[in-house]
Amino acid sequence: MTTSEQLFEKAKTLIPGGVNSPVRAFRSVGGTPLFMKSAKGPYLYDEDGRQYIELINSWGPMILGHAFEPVEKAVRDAIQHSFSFGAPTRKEVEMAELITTMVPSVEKVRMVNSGTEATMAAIRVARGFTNRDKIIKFEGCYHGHGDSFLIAAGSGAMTMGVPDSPGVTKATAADTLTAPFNDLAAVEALLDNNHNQVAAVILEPVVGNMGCVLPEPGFLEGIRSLCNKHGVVLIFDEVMTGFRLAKGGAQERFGIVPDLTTMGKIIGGGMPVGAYGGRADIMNMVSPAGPVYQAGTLSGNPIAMSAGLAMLHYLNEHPEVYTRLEEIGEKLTTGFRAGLVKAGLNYTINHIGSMFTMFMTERPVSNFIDAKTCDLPLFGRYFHAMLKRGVYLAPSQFESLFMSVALTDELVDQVILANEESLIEAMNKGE
Ligand code: KE4
Repeated sequence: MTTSEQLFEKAKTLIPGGVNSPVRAFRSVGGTPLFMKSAKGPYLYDEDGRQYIELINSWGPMILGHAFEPVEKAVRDAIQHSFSFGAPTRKEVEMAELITTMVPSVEKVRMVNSGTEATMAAIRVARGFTNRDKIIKFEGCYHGHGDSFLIAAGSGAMTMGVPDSPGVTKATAADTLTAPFNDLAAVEALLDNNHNQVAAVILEPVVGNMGCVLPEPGFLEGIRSLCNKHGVVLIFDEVMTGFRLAKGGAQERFGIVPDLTTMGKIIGGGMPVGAYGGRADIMNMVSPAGPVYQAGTLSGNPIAMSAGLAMLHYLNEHPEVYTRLEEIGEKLTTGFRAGLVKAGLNYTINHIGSMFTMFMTERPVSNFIDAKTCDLPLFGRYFHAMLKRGVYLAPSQFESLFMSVALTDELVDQVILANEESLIEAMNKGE
């Protein structure tokens, strides 16, 4: 048995499914999850000493590569002064100033400890601000594990949500309406059928969580104007896209101004950090400035702030990072498209900046129904063929890949070659 296999057997006796977050368990691709021991730059190293080229980067945060020295140094310097005070600190003011500078729609911001906390708080504030109960989300978009988001698309004209997980009450689900991504008419119908009842529309402006799915031309603009028309708070969940698709996130790239933005991942530099913020008139509803309660023992703690500040300062001061990320994304997806041609496949690749997904379907993918036409057994064989060639992908078809600037041109070429070989191997094994 490999060390990962041994650790996984023991982990399963102690931790539900042997992991602390479900996607890590390799359930959708099969096999034993790799237990990672260390990482540096573009590489991960597992407990058996094997090296992998990273295309997940902790699901987004490690945009500068693993163990990036300025971030590491900031944490080393910070830990000498204790880890947490539970009192306000200078670094939280610096972080708030930096975020509001980099993302101008964010006039005020509250730090929390995860993306889930950020989205849960954002819809609570929107409900408090509008005095309305319902929210609209999109099928295939993931906003963390808060009850209001674990909702499948219900049936019927109202498209009432139904719980997607035991433990989520029907009452909670009834306040979540769902629509297909990229379907403006469906959103308009929901707003008309629930007049003055919808507090917020929340979406990933570029979806990562059904695989990478881009907004069709006019979709984001349409959502913005519908929210204006109906007095609905528009929440951009930029936990993935924030500070990745541009310094100011997807909202900068697409030129759309949301009312609230949720953030995470990159703003913690790999430490547990989330944040939500936006219009001051809405954020002033948040306790203790206003009546909407939200709190957190370790929110804004000095170690996480040190890591996040070092990463955000670097991104803010080095625009060449974004130029390089665009280059890497372009090179990789061009190579992957060539690989599909060589394998005689006409599968769909959705790509923007340093995010992309190769969907094992010939259908264009612009919503969750399209994404679900993928050949999942084929993806599983492909995933393991890539792993065998030392390339670590997201262990699910329904996830975006994330590049870091640590990926050199030589490594890009290596990944492209691995992709060509893995596609052919996966196809042959399926015959
Ligand atoms: P966390 O609570 O996991 O920090 O953030 C939740 C969240 C919110 N919004 C978006 C757009 C997200 O992508 C996420 C978390 N992303 C997943 C990746 N699909 C994290 C990986 C995991 O669940 O282990």
